[in-house]
Amino acid sequence: MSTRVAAIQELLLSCVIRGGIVDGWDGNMPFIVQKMCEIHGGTLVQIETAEEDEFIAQQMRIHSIRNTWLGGSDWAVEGSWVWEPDGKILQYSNFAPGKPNNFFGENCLDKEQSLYYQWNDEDCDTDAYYICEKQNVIGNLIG
Ligand SMILES: [Ca+2]
Ligand SMILES: [Ca+2]
Repeated sequence: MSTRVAAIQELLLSCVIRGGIVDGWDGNMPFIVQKMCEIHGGTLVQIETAEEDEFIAQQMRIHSIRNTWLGGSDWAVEGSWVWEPDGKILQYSNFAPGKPNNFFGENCLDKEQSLYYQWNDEDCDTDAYYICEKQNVIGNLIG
């Protein structure tokens, strides 16, 4: 396990936060949860390696999370996926077969149990769990 994944693991022990978001946030769920992550001093999780991806899948299994928001979106340019809020282009991705499909204009990114923990572009007002990571701590470890 890489240092980065170990760091995320440590952080996630306190940072796996369950959704259950109330009605009224329609249209911008990941931005609301992004705000929640900020309050906890982090961002929605950004997955940059297969190892991290598997780690998040593991966390989802452990915590019985069916679907979780990831910090990606293609809001700005359709089909061009970036990690929010920094706007970094995705170097690694793990979309399920046939995804992303922009079905009725999906611009947010999630990871789903029903897709064998692969990724889907999802309607941004869908209820989902979310996982935060703390950039500053992880950033220090990357060196
Ligand atoms: Ca889209
Ligand atoms: Ca989709």
